[in-house]
Amino acid sequence: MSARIDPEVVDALRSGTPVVAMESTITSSLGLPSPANEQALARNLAAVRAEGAVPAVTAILDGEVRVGIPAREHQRLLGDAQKVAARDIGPSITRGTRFGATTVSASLAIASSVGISTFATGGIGGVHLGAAETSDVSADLDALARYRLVTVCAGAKAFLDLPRTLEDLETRSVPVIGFGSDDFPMFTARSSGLPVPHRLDHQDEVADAFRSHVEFVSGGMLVCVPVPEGHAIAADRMLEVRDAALLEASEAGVNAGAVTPFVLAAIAEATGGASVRANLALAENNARVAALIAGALAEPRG
Ligand code: PSU
Ligand code: MN
Repeated sequence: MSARIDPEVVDALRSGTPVVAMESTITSSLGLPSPANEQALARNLAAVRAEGAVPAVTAILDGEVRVGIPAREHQRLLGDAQKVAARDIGPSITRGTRFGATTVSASLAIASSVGISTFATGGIGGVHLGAAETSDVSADLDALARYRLVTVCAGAKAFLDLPRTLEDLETRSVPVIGFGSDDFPMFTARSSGLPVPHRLDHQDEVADAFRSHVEFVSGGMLVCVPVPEGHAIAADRMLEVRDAALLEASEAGVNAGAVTPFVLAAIAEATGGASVRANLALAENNARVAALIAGALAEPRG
């Protein structure tokens, strides 16, 4: 059974109108707290449309893979969800999952299956701290290497092992681009202090580099955009808050899948909501940049 594509997205794909795929974890019960999740959905969709592109949120609804969710069903995207990574797509269809919120890996797999080339998210998953013992490496990295899309993000989740995440992307031959930046951003902080291998400053350059990448290598490309200036949290402050949250989580005996929501909530509290506002701003900005790149990819090669 193939994906059910919203008619607006079908038309856009047929006519060569730029399309931007988006994940559904960020707005679900697994992502931002209410009402920030609803605001994020509205702002991300509007940012894509403002640049003349069509948004295509991916999700599993009632066991059906969906690409592009019409407004009448938006409320469902804010509700209780099961996390669906790439490995979960097949079983979720079979089991008729009511709302499967797609992570980056599942969204890339689904978007690729319908021929979308550009994807926007907040932060990607990566190599977790302590991965040497736990082998906890996000399937997002595998999906980035496997599927032929440009992914636009503000770096990786705040509490990952960023040097090892970059090493892993290098091993998988995923180009990591700093968009107008020499540094790998750190989600709600503008820089992690780690350099990116390549900086590009314009969407036309990104489109050009991506075309060459797929011609000679294959797979996807990661474009990293620092959170907009006015919404950034200083990197040292971010690390301090993150470490306190991780300690709190381990002292409370929180583990596995519960760590992310616990830590994100603790960071939001410690920053007086600034981390949530930064999250909204970076997701919206990534959606905008992704729409610009999708537009550049829709133009004939110059
Ligand atoms: N960034 C965040 N919070 C999240 C995610 C990203 O700040 O919850 C989600 C994204 O959907 C990403 C997923 O694809 O987490 C990665 O999860 P894991 O590390 O289990 O692969
Ligand atoms: Mn994991």
